[in-house]
Amino acid sequence: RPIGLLDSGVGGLSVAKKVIQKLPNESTVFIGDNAHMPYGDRTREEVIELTRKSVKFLLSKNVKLIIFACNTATAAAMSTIQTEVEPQIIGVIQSGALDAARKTNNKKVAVVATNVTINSHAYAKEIHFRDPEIQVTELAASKLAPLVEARKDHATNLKVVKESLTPLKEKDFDTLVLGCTHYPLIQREFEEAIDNPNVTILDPADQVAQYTFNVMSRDGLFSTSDHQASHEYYTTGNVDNFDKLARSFMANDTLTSK
Ligand code: DGN
Repeated sequence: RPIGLLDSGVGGLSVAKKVIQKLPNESTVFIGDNAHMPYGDRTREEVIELTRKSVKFLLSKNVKLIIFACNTATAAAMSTIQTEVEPQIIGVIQSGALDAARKTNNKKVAVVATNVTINSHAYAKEIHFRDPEIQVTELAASKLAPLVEARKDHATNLKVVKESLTPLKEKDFDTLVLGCTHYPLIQREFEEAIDNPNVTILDPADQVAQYTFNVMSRDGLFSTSDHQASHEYYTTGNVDNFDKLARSFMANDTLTSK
């Protein structure tokens, strides 16, 4: 049985990539809800309803575990939907927060994410759960996920990232959490915009992959060693568009978008 992953669009591929690297023997099914992207400016109820549909689709693929490869869905819908389905759901925020709390030396963390994620304060809560003394600066950036989906050139991406991060200019954080799974796909632009070797730019996906490994080990969910791993990608939106984006991000010849 495969691992299921969902996102509002292509962003979750940044998580899929690291999960596949960590668990090369496992098959995956990915669903991007591009027809309803972006989730970041929707109401909580809308995000729950849309996420529920993607979960239903993944269940029809007989997945053994579901990863919400979307911070917005994790913040708005994970606790509700986990009570409705049997497979365990793994979100991205708990892992990102844990990693940030471990990595910061000056106990100052900045989080950039969508409106829904920032307004839920899920990162601040999870980081304070690990260490109440950490100062968390939260910044909503609604332009950045659609920017990734629009596949612009480097100069345009850099300009928009710089503008979006302006409110962080005078803050002295040493760890910046990429709190939307679209952002690691333009991590280079984040690095250039921050332009500070003392700041760690943190992609929660590394810790998500590790946590997924741990859960599967605990619950005996690994596939047998003779299993041939395969990876399927689905979108509710335009297949050609998704395919182009996915191919450039995954650099994976075995990709089949449906
Ligand atoms: N990739 C999603 C996230 O991590 O929050 C949401 C992007 C969006 O729909 N705006």
